[in-house]
Amino acid sequence: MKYLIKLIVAAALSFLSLSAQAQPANPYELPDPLRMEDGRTVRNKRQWINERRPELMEMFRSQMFGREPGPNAAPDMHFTVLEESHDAFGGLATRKQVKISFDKDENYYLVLLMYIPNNRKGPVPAFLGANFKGNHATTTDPAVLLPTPEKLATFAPGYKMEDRNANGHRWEYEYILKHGYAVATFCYNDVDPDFHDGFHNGIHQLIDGDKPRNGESWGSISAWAWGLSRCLDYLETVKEINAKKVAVIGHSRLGKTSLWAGATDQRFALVISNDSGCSGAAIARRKFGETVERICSSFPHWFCTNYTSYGGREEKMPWDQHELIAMIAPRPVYVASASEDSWADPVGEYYSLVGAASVYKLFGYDGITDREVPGIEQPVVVGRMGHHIRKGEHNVRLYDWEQYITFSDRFLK
Ligand code: GTR
Repeated sequence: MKYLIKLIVAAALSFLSLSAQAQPANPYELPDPLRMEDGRTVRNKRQWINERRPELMEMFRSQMFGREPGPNAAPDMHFTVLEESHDAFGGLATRKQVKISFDKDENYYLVLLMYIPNNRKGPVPAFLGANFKGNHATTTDPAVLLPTPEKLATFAPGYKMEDRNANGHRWEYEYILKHGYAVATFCYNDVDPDFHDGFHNGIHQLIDGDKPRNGESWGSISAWAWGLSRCLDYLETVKEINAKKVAVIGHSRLGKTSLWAGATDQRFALVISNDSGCSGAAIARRKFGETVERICSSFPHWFCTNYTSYGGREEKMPWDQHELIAMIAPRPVYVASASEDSWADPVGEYYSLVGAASVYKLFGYDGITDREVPGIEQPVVVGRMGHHIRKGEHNVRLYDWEQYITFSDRFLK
């Protein structure tokens, strides 16, 4: 009986994976990441680093995410430890809650929640990622501070004080800590509230004031990525953490953000995109699931306004999303999908790894090159690339963390 059930499950899984592969997508030809705009071929890593990568970064900045300000755009940034305790999760970890203020008067700030394993010999590697609903929503830990009412009032509608642990399943803190990693998170709304108010709130206001915006002005994803980098600035000051071994991670819109953070800030040692979909890891030219047109009309504030012009004409984009992955090279990159998440186009997410492999090769590292999309829950790690399709919905689950830890152990331990 057990065997029969196993067989049925296996057949159902392979059917799902086959139907994922057979889904009709727009026929397309990807731009070659190793071909310069002037037609020359990139032949070595020096040429990639000095010429092609900057050319691509310029495209992504001017046409998609907008131009982020530099790392010193908030010169009055300072850090205040709000709370610290050595007995989080029954003594498993040290918890620190730190206010990262971007201006002298502390009108603009985020609160970073951090857990560091107590069982450690020397500085530990860490995962850093933004969260959706507030730090208190990532855990049952009652000591995690609630957002202040003033802060909550600036968040996108729908955030509640009672949301404690609402997204706890996405943050497997105890599992992560037991595997020897620290973990740090902040609510993305702290940096830029996730609704379109013409950039009058959040970090854009502090840094740009009333400066007129243009087609290349930075959007919210760029702001969230900038916030991740400022958290890394802080982690560099924490002696218990090895800031050279920080993996940046994000889910969905925050997966798009972790990819862009990995591209813009090469201090991130490893990059993880969980279900990042359209404008993240998914190939835009496939036009499968969410499209450029759709995302720009639903979430115009995420991007620079130039991006809108590619809606419905993805084949005219001088880049595609595999080149976002390529800009992470030669650092390890992991792209994960979920079997029921067709809106994010799991197949297109996989193909962006395949499309970036030639750039990893330039650095002497293998990557994923098999055009056959792996089956559900058959993780693949080749060289410095990792991938899996979890069975189930658009989300982050323990299964995802298990793969991320196994992959990170190869590079960060
Ligand atoms: C959806 C959006 C996706 C994805 C997701 C999320 O509504 O269409 O691009 O980012 O939100 O962030 O949960």
